[in-house]
Amino acid sequence: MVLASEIRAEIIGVVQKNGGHLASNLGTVELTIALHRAFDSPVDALVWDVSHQSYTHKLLTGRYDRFNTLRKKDGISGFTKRSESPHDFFDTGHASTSISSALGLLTGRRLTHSAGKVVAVIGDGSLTGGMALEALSHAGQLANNLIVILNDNQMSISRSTGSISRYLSKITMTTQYQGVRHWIDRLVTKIPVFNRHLAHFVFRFKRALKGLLLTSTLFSDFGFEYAGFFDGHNIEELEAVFRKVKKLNLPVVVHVLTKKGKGYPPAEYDPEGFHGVLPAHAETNVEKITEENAQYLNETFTSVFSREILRAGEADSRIAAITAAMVKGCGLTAFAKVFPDRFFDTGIAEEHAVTFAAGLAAAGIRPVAAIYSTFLQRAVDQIIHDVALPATPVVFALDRAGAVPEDGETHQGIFDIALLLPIPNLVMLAPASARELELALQWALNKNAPVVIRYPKNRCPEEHPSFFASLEEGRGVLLNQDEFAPESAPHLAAGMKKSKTLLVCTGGIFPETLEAARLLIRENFAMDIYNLRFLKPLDETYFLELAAQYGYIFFIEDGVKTGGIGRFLERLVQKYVSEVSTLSLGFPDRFLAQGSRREILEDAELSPEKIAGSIRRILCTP
Ligand SMILES: Cc1ncc(C[n+]2csc(CCOP(=O)(O)OP(=O)(O)O)c2C)c(N)n1
Repeated sequence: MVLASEIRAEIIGVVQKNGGHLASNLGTVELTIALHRAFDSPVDALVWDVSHQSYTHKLLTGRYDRFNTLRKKDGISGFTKRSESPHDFFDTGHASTSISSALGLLTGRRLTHSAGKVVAVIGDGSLTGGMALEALSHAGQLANNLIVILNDNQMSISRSTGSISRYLSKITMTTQYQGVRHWIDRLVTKIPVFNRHLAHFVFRFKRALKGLLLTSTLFSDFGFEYAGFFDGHNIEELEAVFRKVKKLNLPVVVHVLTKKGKGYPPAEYDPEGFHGVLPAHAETNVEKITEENAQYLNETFTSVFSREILRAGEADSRIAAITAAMVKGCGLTAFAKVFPDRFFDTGIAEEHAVTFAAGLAAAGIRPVAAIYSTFLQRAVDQIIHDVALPATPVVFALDRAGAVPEDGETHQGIFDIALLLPIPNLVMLAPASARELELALQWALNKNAPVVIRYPKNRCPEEHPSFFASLEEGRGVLLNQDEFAPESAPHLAAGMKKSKTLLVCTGGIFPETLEAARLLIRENFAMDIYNLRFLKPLDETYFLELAAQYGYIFFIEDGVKTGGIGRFLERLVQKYVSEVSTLSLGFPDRFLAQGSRREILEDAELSPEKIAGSIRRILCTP
C-alpha cells in the first residue's frame, strides 16, 4: 500500500508538470505491482497494450530517477520502448496489438526453447479492436500458455462502447456466478497443494459452471480458460491469482476490474477528462491579433472542426460523424450530444469505421470520419478498397497530421500524405488556417467524392486575406510578400542569381514557412508563399504558370519527404520550368522522437530557422 501510494504521488506530480496519461496509469498501479511480484520480468515478458498505462511498470524497472523527464525531448517515453529498458518488449502506442505480439513472442520462445512466461495486459477498450479478436482466435488455436490480463475499467478514453463492453458487464454482473466463484475460491485455498493439474481442473470446473450460468464465455469459446473477475486494486489477491495461472499450460484470460483514476478524486470523477493531461505550459503559436483573425484566436484546428461539423449537422440532416474511440480528441463531443442518432463511436476500430462510413455513404448519408492521422494508417486498405475504388463520398477529418508533440514515434502524423497520395479518386486538402478549415469542410461536404482534410495538433495561426478566397479544385493561394511582410521593401539581395523565390507549403506547416520567409525577408531576400490547399488533385497547368515566374522554388511539407508532395512537385517543375532551382524539405527517412512541436521540427530541419538556413544556403550559392 505504501509503495502504491508513493507511485501514485510520483505519477500525479510528473504528469501534472509534463502532461501524459493520468487516469489509465492511476488505475493500474496495484495490478502492475502484483504482476511484477508474481512474474520475473524480463525473463517473463509483460506486454502492455497501447502501453499508455505502463508508468508504474517503468517506475518499478529502474526508471524512477529519470521519470521526471517523461515525454520530454530525450526523456522517458510515455509508452514502452525497447531502447529504454530490457523490460520493454515492444515499441507500442497503437491499440489492440498486445495479444498478437505476445503470442508471437511466446511461440518464438517455444520454437527457440527459451524460458519465460508471456503476459499481455489489454484494456477493455483495446479489446474492441479487431486485431485483438483475431489474435484471441489464433491464440486459442495454438493453445500455448499465453496469459492475457483483461484490465476492465469499462472505459476506453470515453465509456467503452459496443457489444464486447456490454458482454464484459454481463459477465461481471452475474451475481449468481460471483457467489459460486467465491465458494470455489474458498474451497481452493483450503486445498494444501494447489498443483498444476488441480489448477487446470478448477478453471475447467469454473468454466463448466459458467457454462451453466452464462451459457459460455467469449473467451472459453476462443479456447481460453477464463478466470475472473478480480479486484484490480487488491495486490495480494491479484498476486495469488497470477501465481496460480502461471502454472497453467493453456491460454488463459484473467479478468481484472480496475477504476480509472483510482486514488485521485478529480480523475476518478472525470476519467475521460484525465485520460490525457496537457503539460503545464502547453505550447501555443497564437500570433498577432488583428480584427480579421480575432474571431479565431485561441482556437485549435480541432475546435474549429468541432464547431463546423456541428454547424454542418444542423444545416443538413444527412451528415453523420464517426469516431474510432476518440470522441473528445477529435472534437466530436458536441456533435454526439446534439445528434446522438447521427453519431457513431465504433470503438478502437479504424478499419471498421472507414468501411462503415462507406456503407453509410452508399445509403445517401454524408459521413465524416474523424480519425488521427497516425491511427488512419491501419485503414489504408479500407480507404483504397471500400471508399476510393467506388468513389464513395466519405469525408475524412484527419486530425494530428504532421508533428505531434510529446507522444513520440508512434503518434507522429507524418505518413498520411505519402500513403494516400497515390490513391485514385481521392481528394486531399491541407488547410492552413481556421478559415481554410471551415472552407475545406464546407467544400468537401458538397463534393460527391471521397475527400481527406488533414490538419495539425496546433493552434490556428493568423489569418491572411487570401485564406478567405473560396476553394478552387486543384489550386492553392498565393501570398505576396507585401501581404505578409508589408514593411519590407521587396528588392533582391546582393549575390542572388536571379529573380524571386517561391515557398510552396502544405497548410500544416504554414506558420513555420511564414516565419522562415519573414526571417529571410529581413535579410533582404524577396519571396512569396504559395499555400497549396489541395494536395490532390493538382491543377498542374495553373501551378506551372505560377512556378515559371520564379527562379527559386522551395517545397515545404509536414509529411515524409519520401513519396510526399514536395518531391512530386519538384519533379514537375524541373521538367517544365526552365532556369529554376528547387529544393524539397520534409520529414527525413527515420522515425521522429518525442519533443514539443518546435523540437520535433527542429530535429527534422523544419523549424523556421532551419528552413530559412536551407533556403539561404541555396540563394547564396553563386
Ligand atoms: C489504433 C489506436 N486508436 C486509438 C488510440 C487512442 N487511444 C489510446 S488509449 C485509448 C483507450 C484505450 O482503452 P483501454 O484499452 O480500455 O485502456 P484504458 O485507458 O481504459 O486503461 C485509445 C482509444 C490508439 N492508441 N490506437
